[in-house]
Amino acid sequence: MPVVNPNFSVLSDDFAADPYRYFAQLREQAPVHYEPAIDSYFLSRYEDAKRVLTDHEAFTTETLQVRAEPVMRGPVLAQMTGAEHTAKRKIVVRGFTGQALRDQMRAIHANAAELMGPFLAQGRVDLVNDFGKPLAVHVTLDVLGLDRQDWQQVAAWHSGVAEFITSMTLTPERRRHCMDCAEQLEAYLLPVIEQRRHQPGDDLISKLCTAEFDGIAMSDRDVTALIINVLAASTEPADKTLALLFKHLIDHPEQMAQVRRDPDLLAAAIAETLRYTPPVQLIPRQAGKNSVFAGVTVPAGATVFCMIGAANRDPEAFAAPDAFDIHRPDLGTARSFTAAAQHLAFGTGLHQCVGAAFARAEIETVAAMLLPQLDQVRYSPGFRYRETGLYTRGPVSLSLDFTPVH
Ligand code: 2IO
Repeated sequence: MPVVNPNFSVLSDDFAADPYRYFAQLREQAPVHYEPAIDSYFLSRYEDAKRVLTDHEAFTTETLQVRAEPVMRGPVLAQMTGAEHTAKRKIVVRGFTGQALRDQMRAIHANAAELMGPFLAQGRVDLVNDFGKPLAVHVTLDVLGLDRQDWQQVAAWHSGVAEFITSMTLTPERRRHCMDCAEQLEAYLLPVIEQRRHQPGDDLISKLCTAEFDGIAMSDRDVTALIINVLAASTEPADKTLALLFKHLIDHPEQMAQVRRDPDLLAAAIAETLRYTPPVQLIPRQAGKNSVFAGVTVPAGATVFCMIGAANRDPEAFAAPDAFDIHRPDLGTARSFTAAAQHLAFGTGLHQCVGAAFARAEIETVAAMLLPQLDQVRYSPGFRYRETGLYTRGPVSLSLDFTPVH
């Protein structure tokens, strides 16, 4: 019994190989799991995770000062509070809705078609490495108004930034590498910011450069941090969500057939993918005061991780939680990409993901394009499925065979 074992650790190789097999035991026997090596508490029950994310008085986002700010080169949205948070959040939301969103969807479709093109005649594609990862970066660059030619460079910098945010432990060497990536990314962005201040376009960077907060424009530092914030948040989970959606549909052929017949079911399939296997598995907070969960006191000042994967499979919140079912009545599909979402894949509360509607539109657009192209889609012979990541988690690769298109 791994969890009863006092040596159980969420930092162990066993847990990393398949965290899902530990979630029930954690929720039942160690709902407040303390990890001494990183002096942090891990909450696995839905009710507790929801409480932490919605009780903004008792739990702050201050921990992002050490986890994100160094590589973001300034404060991210989730760190902000009060009027500043409301105003800056609104600026970012505006960059992702209405006409901006409609333009982005056209660009997403074009990017996806271009990237998949070469693979159609071959009848084989690695949906993560050949398609999803480059697509996620291309799309983000389009949204920001950055040059698509630079995508490999930006992808490499992004990896360093993401590694910093999502690592539980970093060696001094890795830390240096991540900081180098962040500093180079910042140096790449500064002249762009300068240019957009003088000649703004329709892109998100221009909107950040020209928007005013309290009658004054944001500083270069504030704009840089919001750009890197959007870059990380729109890139890191995208390829994972797309690959997980296809994996679950391949593993459930009857649901795949239903989605193929009725693409309106895609929204439910995406929402259920996010509940079943959230690409962001952990959301950190800092306790502002002593708080009791399931009889255990989490002391003021402590770092708390909400375990989103475990919470989304809590039988107290979802019936038959370990079943992938796009028709589940407790999913609330229509609300799944809004503040009223049942699942916690986008977090919840004041800091709930600003990009949720964008994420849905992106994955839906791409999946609706791919499903008819990938006829008879199945795992390639000999393919071995493997996931990686503790903080963000997704397939290492997803090699698929399908009927070649000539
Ligand atoms: C960027 C894990 C990439 C966010 C983060 C420091 C803040 C925030 C998230 C997501 C995805 C990241 N946290 N997006 O979990 O902006």
